[in-house]
Amino acid sequence: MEPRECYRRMWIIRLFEQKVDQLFGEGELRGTSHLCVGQEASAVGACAALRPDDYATSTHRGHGHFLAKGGDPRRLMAELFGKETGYSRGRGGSQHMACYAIGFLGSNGITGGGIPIATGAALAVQRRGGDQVVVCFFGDGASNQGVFHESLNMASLWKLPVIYLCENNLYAMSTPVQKAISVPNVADRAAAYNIPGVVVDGNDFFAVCAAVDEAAARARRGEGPTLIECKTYRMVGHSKSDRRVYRTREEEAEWQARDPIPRFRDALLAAGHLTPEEAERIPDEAAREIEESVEFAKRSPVLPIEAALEGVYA
Ligand SMILES: Cc1ncc(C[n+]2csc(CCOP(=O)(O)OP(=O)(O)O)c2C)c(N)n1
Ligand SMILES: [Mg+2]
Repeated sequence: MEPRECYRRMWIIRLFEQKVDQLFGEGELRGTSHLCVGQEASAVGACAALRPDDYATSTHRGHGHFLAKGGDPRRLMAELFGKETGYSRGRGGSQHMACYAIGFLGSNGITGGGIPIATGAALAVQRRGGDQVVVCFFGDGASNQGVFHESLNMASLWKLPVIYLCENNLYAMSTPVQKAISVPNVADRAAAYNIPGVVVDGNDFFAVCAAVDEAAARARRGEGPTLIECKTYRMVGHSKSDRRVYRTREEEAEWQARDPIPRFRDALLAAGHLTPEEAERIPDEAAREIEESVEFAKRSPVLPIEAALEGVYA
């Protein structure tokens, strides 16, 4: 993906999430949502290293992964509004949306739920003789689920083309990683499955992209999975109701200074991939696109009540 487009997608994600937060505050959206503000570099950095026909699985914090993979913010917003024009026809909402046309195999409300799905998708690719890869996004908390360990074992044995990408944002809800994980790095767990384990600065677009690029090449060569750990931080609460009493404002300020978007912008400016004018214009255009997505969602017809169970299988 071209650097300017990556910068644009990072802004689309940031502004989408901030708009969702505002809409909840105004009572326009109901339920809950998990925002990925601060984690844009891992989503876009990973997808930038993929081909359009590669796959991704996601989590409860999935808007960024979806938009990074090429999802349309208008149809994502419509999904959150419960409209038929949404990606899951308004029935799935934030945590149950998928779009096979862009290789997005679903956000997932079950912690770790995407991990066996990604592993199965990689098995399907292998059985079909294809050369796509599957990127599996999950959190540090999810790496404590049994299915994580079962999946890595199987993927290693069968050399499946899957990239396990852990977004370690230091907390699983209010639980800090050092109270929940027995090794210093999630990536250290790769050793138990005889696969490469790589730690990268998850707020550095280039570091993430390079690691995924290498893992994808390895997977396409038939050499199997890689576990990549992106050290990052969610700059906002876990979900709507979180008052963030388990962490300090000082810690938040430290991570604010490592905000992935200005870092990426400065690197692009320094390398001449972006002009100062573009650096300003792109976020303005992204903000307009997000406003349009809200208008699109609001304007889309409300589902008739008789249709509410159509396409719902559980
Ligand atoms: C099987 C299961 N157990 C518990 C929950 C409740 N829950 C929702 S998010 C979450 C924490 C997930 O932490 P992590 O994997 O680090 O992702 P993050 O929220 O930090 O992005 C938990 C425990 C759940 N959704 N599913
Ligand atoms: Mg976490």
